[in-house]
Amino acid sequence: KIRCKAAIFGGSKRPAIWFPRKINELDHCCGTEVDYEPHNDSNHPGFNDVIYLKRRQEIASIAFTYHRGEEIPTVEYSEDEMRTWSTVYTTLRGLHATHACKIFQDNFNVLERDCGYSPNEIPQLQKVSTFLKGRTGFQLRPVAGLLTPRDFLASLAFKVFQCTQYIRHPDSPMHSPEPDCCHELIGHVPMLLDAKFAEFSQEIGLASLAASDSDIKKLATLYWFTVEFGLCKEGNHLKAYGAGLMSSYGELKHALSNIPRHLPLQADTTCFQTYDDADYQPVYFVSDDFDDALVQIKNFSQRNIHRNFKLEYDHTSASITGVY
Ligand code: HBI
Ligand code: FE
Repeated sequence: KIRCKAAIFGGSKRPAIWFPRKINELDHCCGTEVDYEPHNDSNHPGFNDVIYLKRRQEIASIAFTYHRGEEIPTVEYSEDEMRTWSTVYTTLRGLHATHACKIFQDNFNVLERDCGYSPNEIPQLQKVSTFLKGRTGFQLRPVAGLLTPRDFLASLAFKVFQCTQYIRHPDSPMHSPEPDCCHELIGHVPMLLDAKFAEFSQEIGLASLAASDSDIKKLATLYWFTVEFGLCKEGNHLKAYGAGLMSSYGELKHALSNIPRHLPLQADTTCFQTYDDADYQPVYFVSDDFDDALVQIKNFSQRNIHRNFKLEYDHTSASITGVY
């Protein structure tokens, strides 16, 4: 695994934890270490489908040679891949109308109006990235699959969202055991167009830099129950905003039904909640709004993440200017 030797921090007593200090150093956090491989999971719908696995790998490997700042290569999707996209898009879009929060729906409409989102074509990452950057400063970069929480969260600190480009298996359009372009583009991108939510995402990322393994686990849990599976209140109604819900028809229905428990988001306790990433969640956490969620993550970070230097982020240069 490539690691930049120039950027090692840490006290003399504790082992140094490497973290990216500049946005370009994210090239060391992308694609070299993935946490999941479909050929190792017999529950993956493409587990035995050699042609699917080969195609998935062909697209995923773009991430291995990509460097920050380059144009993200265009993928020529096949007719079959487009058909999968179309099925997922149309089915989920129908359910979003009743289950998704207003911010999500408004931003999805914006993507359809101004960024070419439609059931007929899989949007190219470069186009979406440029659009997103102009709105909230977030950018996309290609990634080969599910990354380790540390690498994934580090990129959020620099407002970079790591996106898979391959698409789920056609036999299972309503669910994917790993992130795919439907999950990223339909689930994540609409919320990243919201300034408060973008700031919230970046804040989790900043908290993760140089954090201990046990703190990374807590932050990954908070990420899981907010960005992936979060619910919010709209008047008297519960609505969803988490990307894992927006890209899974079955779980979106389940989440808002009376089967699971709904608890208020409390960073200090939510961070200890266990979860199973291969099943529907038995519990979901509800935020009043993103102002509250942002305050919570900031307080959590201040109280829980201890570093032997003061971490600061400079927006202009997209770099960490720690005092240490
Ligand atoms: N990797 N590519 C990718 N996409 C994600 O959404 C993602 C990830 N790695 C970890 C992760 N999400 C989270 O569930 C937390 O562990 C941070
Ligand atoms: Fe995700």
